[in-house]
Amino acid sequence: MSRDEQAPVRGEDRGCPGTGALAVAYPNMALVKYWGKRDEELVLPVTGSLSMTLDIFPTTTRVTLRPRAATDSVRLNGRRAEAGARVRVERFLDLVRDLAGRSERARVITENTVPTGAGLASSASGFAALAAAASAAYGLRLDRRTLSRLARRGSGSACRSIFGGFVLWHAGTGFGAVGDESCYAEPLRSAIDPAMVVAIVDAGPKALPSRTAMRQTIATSPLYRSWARANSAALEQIQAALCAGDLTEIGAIAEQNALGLHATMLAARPSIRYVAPRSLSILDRVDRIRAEGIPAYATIDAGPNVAVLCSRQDSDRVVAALRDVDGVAALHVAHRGPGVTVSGPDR
Ligand code: 2P0
Repeated sequence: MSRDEQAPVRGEDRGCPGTGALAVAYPNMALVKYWGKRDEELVLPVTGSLSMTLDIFPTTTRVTLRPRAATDSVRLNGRRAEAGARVRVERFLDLVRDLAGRSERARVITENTVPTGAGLASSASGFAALAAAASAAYGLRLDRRTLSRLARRGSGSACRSIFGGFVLWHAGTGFGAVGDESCYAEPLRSAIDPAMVVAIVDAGPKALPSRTAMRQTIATSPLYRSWARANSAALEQIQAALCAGDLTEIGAIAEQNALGLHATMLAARPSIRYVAPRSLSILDRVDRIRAEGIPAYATIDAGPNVAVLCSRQDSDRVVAALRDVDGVAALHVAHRGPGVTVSGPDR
């Protein structure tokens, strides 16, 4: 276990005033994607994945115990959470209570800074922050590897947001306790410090939830097995490229992995089409940026937005080039962001 994995998580109180434990976590963008579970309950993925934690759009979550209350209370961005989100948070708190051997209910207050309508998922930063704040509030002192396994239970990609910079999520092996123990995230050393330009495409109709889409892909896409096999090779290759500091190779692997995933989803029945015509226009522009001599590579998650990996020096030129693409609603430039931090109680 590295020193970073063992380090206690500490943080500053930057919002959600009150008592209890407060955590801040950032979203991550996968360069080699996670898509599909071998165990839904434990959130054990079919393949490993690798991501970069970003330094934009943090989630801040405060968890305070309510010893006299009969229910949990969950507030998201100043409002009572709707039923779906509330149940997901309550189930996650049940896991934490089981681990801590305690039964008090809790108040959860979460602020997401992702701009409304940005179409960026917040479950990774959301469950990373909730795992850190809830475990601290219930008196659990988890090392970061264990915290990543806990966050994974809320949302798979959340395990990667426990750490900053480049992060590898090990798929692990087997099922049950063996699968759970072996399935965790860890930070990777790399001298690479790139930019990620996130192009927000006008969102349009609500996308199919990724959980449902993953099931549908595994069950019906004839391309899924070969994509999953290729993921293992891509994971090896991208780690070598990270060690070598080869941004061009990292970008090429990431772009092939993402487009391969979207091809796999397009082949599902019914077809899962997260990419929109505007996403394709951005991909065309990224090709032209490369033809103009700038190494820039695209990746796409479960939605129409496109993130473009490039060097810090080239990010202004990439932003300028993407600004002209029809249908780009906003552009955000991200860099490597930090892992989760937590403060209080008694931290
Ligand atoms: C990823 N995505 O690796 C992939 C690529 C989206 C596309 O992880 O079911 O919210 O909660 O474990 O983590 C989005 O799915 O799914 C995701 P669950 P999650 O980032």
